[in-house]
Amino acid sequence: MKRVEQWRLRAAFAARLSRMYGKEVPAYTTLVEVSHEVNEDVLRARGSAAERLGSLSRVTAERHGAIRVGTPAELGQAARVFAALGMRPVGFYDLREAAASAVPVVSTAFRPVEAEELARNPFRVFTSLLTPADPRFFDPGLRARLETFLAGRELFPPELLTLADRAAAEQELPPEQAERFLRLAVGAFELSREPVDRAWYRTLERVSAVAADIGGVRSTHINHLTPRVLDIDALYRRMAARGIEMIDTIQGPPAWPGPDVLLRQTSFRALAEPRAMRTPDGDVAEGALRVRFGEVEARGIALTREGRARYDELVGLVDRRSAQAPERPREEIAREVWEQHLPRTEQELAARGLAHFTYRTSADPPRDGTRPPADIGALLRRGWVEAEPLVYEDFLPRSAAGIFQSNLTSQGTRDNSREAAAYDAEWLSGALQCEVLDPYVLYERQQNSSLSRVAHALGLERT
Ligand code: OOG
Ligand code: NI
Repeated sequence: MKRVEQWRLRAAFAARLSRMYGKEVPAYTTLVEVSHEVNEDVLRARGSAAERLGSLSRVTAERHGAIRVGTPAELGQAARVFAALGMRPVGFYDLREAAASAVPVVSTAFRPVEAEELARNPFRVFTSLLTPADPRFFDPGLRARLETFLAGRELFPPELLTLADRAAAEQELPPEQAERFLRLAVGAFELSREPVDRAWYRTLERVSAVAADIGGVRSTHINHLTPRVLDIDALYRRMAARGIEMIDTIQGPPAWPGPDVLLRQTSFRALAEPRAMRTPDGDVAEGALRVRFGEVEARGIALTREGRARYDELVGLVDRRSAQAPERPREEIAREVWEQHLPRTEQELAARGLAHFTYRTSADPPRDGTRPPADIGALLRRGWVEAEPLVYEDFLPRSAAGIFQSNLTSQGTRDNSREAAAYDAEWLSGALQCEVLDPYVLYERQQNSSLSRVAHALGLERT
């Protein structure tokens, strides 16, 4: 029988995880159904333009998951499982600073990085690591208890890790081992039935509900699984019409007449799920925890560093104007600000270097005897080249923090009089023993290689 290639393992893993999560959280299935309806409608209404940022088959299968782990060693093991699926750590997100509530984690996202791999299946997992060494959240006594608890648990069975290493090294697995790997991998992210130590869970919850979800139990679990939708405003309305309580807002850029950029996300509120609880006298009682939710997202064009700086400035501007006019909906203010400060067309975004594209020579170049200009804006305007947008494959820290926060039942505590512990991308690379990749470098690489091909074909020296 044929060996199973890495991308097929990734696609199968995403599909099985989706089946498992649908059983655990039935509202997720509704979300997926409504996403499919919306995508079909958008395709019908907009035709092939609907597929400008990914084919319908890619978008329909597309998911991101989120998991949370407690120690660098656990993170390293998660990285091995994802490496088996052709997914590498990309980007560093510090959520400790991004939220008003206490979210003591730093994060990265595991995802495929090559264009062909993304087109085959773009499955990604937003992965957060608890920060017990940050004294703003944990005092030395609690930190020590937490670290001892975490050191005593096993999230990933050794057999899974051995199979994962083999899949990563050989970039495929024989069919029986592929089956075993998938079964163990999905199992590692199921919600455990093991009773939760109630007193310990509550102790951590006083610091942060996220800390309790990570360090209060002896396993990890998929926290949400997010389908991609082509019109998130339509999806939001339809979910609400079905009686599912959504969070108040869509995070990220506003709805506006220009091109979709970066990432817009929204979610339904975390649901109470029955969980067995061990009480201090050793009894097991029925309890409930509210940690898992359903999220949905719409993806737009990746911005360049410059474009992102502009985006961040606009977010700041929207914040200030909203503070001055609290009676006006934030969305409305945001749309106004965007219309004033961002170009309305893909071509202008490209010409001003604000967003990433791949370029190719036009099938119908000018035939008036002129030489192609050297400048990308002029090449586009005069019809020498065409631009294909690069879809944003990553996350936004403020939206991530917003999603975390809107699903927390308590604020938790953060003692800002203490100095933050230093966790950064370099520290995370060290913990993972592999480089956390810079998303901008990945987009730039794709864009630049297409530009070199164009320059060569048109006989231009690139400067
Ligand atoms: C992760 C929240 C962030 C996103 O899409 O921004 C996230 C979590 O809840 O663990 O998934
Ligand atoms: Ni998410």
